[in-house]
Amino acid sequence: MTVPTNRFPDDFVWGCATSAYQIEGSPLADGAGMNVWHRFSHTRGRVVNDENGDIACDHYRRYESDIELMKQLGLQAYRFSIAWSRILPEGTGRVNPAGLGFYERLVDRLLEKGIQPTATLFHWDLPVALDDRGGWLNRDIAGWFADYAESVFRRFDDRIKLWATLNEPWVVSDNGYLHGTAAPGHRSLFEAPIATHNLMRAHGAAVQAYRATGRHQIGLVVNIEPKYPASTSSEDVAATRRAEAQMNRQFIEPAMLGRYPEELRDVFGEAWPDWPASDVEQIRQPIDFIGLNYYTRAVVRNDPGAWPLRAAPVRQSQVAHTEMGWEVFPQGLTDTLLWIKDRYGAPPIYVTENGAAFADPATAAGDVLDDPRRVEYFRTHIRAVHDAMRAGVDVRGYFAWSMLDNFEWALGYSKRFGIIHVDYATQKRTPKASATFYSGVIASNGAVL
Ligand code: NCW
Ligand code: CA
Repeated sequence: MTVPTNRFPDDFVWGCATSAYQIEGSPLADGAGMNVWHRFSHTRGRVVNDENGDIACDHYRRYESDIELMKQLGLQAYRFSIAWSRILPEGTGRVNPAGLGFYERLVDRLLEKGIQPTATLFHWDLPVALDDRGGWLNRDIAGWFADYAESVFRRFDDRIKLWATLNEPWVVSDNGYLHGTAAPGHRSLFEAPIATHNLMRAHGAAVQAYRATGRHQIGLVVNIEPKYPASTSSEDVAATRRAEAQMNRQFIEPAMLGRYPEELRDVFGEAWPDWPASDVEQIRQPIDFIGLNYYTRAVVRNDPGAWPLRAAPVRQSQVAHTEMGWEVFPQGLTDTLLWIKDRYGAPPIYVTENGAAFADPATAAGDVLDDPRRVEYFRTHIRAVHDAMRAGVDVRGYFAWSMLDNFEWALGYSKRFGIIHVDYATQKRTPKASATFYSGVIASNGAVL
């Protein structure tokens, strides 16, 4: 494949990404069951300002006008997630037709507008009925997830041609079960490895179900944050390896190579079990693509006090950071794409998320909000994708995170990732300059970068 010097291949796919709990609102509407982020955010002290997704962007009710906005931007694809608890209110068993109905209307409207729907089956909103049965700690969840996946595949595979099983399983295991900063809010060295393993078993089981019932493409979405040692000391280099194994290889490695990184034993100690070989075999199912979520890098030093990694990030001075405190480092995206190619057998890759939270100015110039730092972030990162493609990486598409400002999990509404501003008091949408910029990128296939 030759990639033109000044633009992207004609069949490259440009889109935006969102997730169900972060934008939909109406989490209990039309017979939906409760999900763990609803319960977590309604527990005092868990989310900044005790905010929650009860309304969010009200996309559940405004999806038609939101799709109209997507159309105006010229989006070719839209990556959303399906809320498990809308489809199966108890997590297993009874299917809720009204839940399927919402995604059916969404998908059909996208197709009518010429926008390719791509769906993620799990973006962190586990049904509470399943959490009450142990959630990701219960071995049975692999089968529960595969059954849920199968009912969705059967209904939508004729119209959805690109599927993802899990979004960022690292966040679920690490924030949800190790550190307790995400739902379900557990803090346990022993639980996190079990959650990891069952997430990956569920991924494998869903891919198997897809091969039996689906006819298109399915993959896994991972967040990768390349790790660079703060010094050449052996301590810093070893700490970097631990951090890199724990965040970047804990999930992709079993999926692609059928083994967990050895460093996880060093990170988790006796809490990291020897998993049955048959489990790991089941996790390694051939997949059609890797979805990469890339935001930043980390420079890492040894830190004996940092539990449990014994590694800590070193903040870089004199360089730009986003509102998340994340360093702006586009080279890391090129490096990561090349790393996936070299380490995991050159799979097709979609950049399933990339973007930046910045505080927007209070006033609008005209009817577009000026967000020059976000424009610059997209410009440099999309160039970084192009650089990797010129170096031979098979990147098939790029999804900006996010279409709309939305509920940023434990950080509530305080962080704005959207290329479209949302006024939460009125639900008014206002495009930012980054939306106009991204439209131009799409229309010119990258020639305006
Ligand atoms: S990892 C992460 N993000 C953002 C989120 O909006 C999206 O759903 C994810 O796929 C953007 O991309 C990913 N956010 C995690 C932030 C963790 C904040 C922890 C706060 C602790 C108090
Ligand atoms: Ca295209």
